[in-house]
Amino acid sequence: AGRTSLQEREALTTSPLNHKIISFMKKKSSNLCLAIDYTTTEQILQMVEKAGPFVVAIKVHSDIITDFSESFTQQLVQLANNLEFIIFDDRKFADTGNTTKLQLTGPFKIAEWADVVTTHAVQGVDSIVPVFREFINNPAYRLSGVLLIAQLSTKGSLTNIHEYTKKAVQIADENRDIVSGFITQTRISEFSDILNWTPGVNLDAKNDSTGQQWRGVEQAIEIQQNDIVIVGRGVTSSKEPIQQLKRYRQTAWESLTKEENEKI
Ligand code: UP6
Repeated sequence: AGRTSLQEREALTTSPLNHKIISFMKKKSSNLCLAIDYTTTEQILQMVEKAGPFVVAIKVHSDIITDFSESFTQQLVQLANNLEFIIFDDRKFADTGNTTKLQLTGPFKIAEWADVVTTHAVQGVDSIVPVFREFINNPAYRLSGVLLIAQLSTKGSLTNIHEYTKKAVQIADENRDIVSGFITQTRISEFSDILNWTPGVNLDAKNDSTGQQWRGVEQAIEIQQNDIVIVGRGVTSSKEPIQQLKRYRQTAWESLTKEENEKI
């Protein structure tokens, strides 16, 4: 199934998180998420301040930050509220439901400051859905949706094994109140209200030395029909990160809106 227009999807989606994301997309003319894989809070916050206006989401890995603190997450939340982006912790949960709960509340208190987190599907629906639903439906937590990992970008990924992605999609399709999106390489759900976020994007390189596979923006958005581009080192390892960020933003937005403009 192809993509429908943002307007249509905004009307269709029941997820408050997706409503927020789509409104940011339209307001900022951006379908870009920046993956900031820096390891100190100072580096991250400096980048967030500069990048925030151009993106709809900032993705971090809380468990790689060497000086992680509550003051960091408070500052991040403040920046997200002011600059209007979603805070995304790419925790990739994959354990029993009970352990996932402990990880969401543990030392990093992820559910308190992240708008959205990633989860694998490998542990099965009963270890995912009720656990996240409890947090998402509780207003004491900021967490308001999950992204289900349906396909990984890495070479030889086992998500390519027959039926895996299909089963993951089924979990999402049947629980659209909490699963607001996929992490995927190519558009996979019939339901156009679920946003397809895609990592493995780089305009200047094809791979790193540890299994990452990159492709360009047009491939990811026009051919593979994803919605949101997740870019990391293409921006963060560059000498001129904000210049690069603007380049990715423009290319990704043009790719997404091309079809809509052609229809008009
Ligand atoms: N990521 C992938 N591929 C996946 C899922 N997640 O690359 O299938 C994450 C990585 C990293 C970011 O953990 O934070 O997206 C990609 O960054 P890069 O562009 O620098 O490789």
